[in-house]
Amino acid sequence: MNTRRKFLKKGLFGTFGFSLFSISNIACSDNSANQKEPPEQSEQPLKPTVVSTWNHGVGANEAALKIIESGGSALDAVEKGVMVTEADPESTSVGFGGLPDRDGNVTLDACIMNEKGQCGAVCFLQHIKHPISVARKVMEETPHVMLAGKGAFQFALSQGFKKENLLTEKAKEAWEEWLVKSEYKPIVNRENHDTIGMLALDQAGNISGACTTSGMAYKMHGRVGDSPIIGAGLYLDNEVGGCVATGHGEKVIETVGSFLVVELMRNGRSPQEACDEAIRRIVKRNPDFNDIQIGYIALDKKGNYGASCIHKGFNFALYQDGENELIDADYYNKG
Ligand code: SD4
Repeated sequence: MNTRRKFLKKGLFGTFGFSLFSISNIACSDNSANQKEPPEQSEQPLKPTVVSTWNHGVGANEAALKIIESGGSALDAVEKGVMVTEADPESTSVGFGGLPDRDGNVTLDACIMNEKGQCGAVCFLQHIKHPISVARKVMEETPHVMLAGKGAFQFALSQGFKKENLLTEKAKEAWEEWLVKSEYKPIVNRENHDTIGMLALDQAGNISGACTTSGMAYKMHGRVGDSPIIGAGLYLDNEVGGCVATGHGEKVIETVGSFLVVELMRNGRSPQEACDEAIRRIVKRNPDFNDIQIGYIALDKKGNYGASCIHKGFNFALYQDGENELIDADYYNKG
C-alpha cells in the first residue's frame, strides 16, 4: 500500500488548504533517491504538527495532538506522546515490554529537548517505565544533561518514580529463544515498531522533541545507542526545525545524524532533502549497507516535513490539518 499516494488524494480533494509541499514531497518519493529534484518549500503560515516514528507513532500522536490542539506546549506534547509507547507491553522495542540485552536486562535510553535548546537524557536506565519523564526531570531539576545507569535510577527514585519489572513474559520468551544461538544481528525493520522519536510544533510556533527506546535487542550489557544522545537520536533548533532518528544507532552516532539534518536545513535544504542527504552519508561510509536500516524524520518551523531511510519499510505518523496518518518514508535502496 502506498500511503503517500493515499495522502496525496486527501490533500488534493479532501483536506482544505493542504499545501503544495505535500505534492512536492510525494514527487520526491516517486523519484530515485539519487535524483535530486529539490522539493518546493512551503511558505505557508505555521501549521501545528506532530511527527513520530513507525506504526506506534499513530497512537503516540493521538496523545500529543490533544495537547497541541488545546494550546499546550510542544514539550508536554512530545513527553505525553511517547509515554503511550513506553507503557505499551506489546511494543518490544520501547519501555515496558522492551526486549532485553543478552543477559536478560531491559535497559532504556531516552532524551528530550525543548525550544530553548535545553535538553535532558538518561541512558542504560533499568526498572523505570517512563525514561522520557526522567529525562525531562534531568533537564528541569539538575544542572546536567545526561544521567546513566545506577545514578539515573537513583535520581528517578528520588523524583518519585517507582521501581518496576519491565521484562514481560513475551520479551522473556523471545530472549530465551534467542539464547539458543546467541547470535547478535540487528535485523532491518525488525517488527516494524522500533524506537519512538517524536517532534511537535505547537500553536505558539515552538518545536520540541523526544526519543525513547529499549535499544537494540540482545545488545551487550551496558551498550548505549543513539537515542539518548543529543545530536544523534534527536536534535532541534527553534530557529530552524528538528530531526529524530531510528535504526542502527551506532551508524547514527558516527555521523551525528540528527544534528547533521538540522544543520542542512539551516543551510537551506528542505526537511526531505536534508534527510535524504544524511542517509546518503551513511550509505557512502558503509558499503555493507544491506544490513543497516536508519530512518530520519525532520520537521521545520512552518510544519514542512520530510523522512528518509535506507531500505523500504520505515514509516512515520503525521498529524497535521486535523489528520493523523501513517506515511511510508522515501528510501535510498531502490535497486
Ligand atoms: C538504538 N536507534 O538503540 C536505537 C534502536 C532503534 O530501530 O531505533 N531501532 O540503536
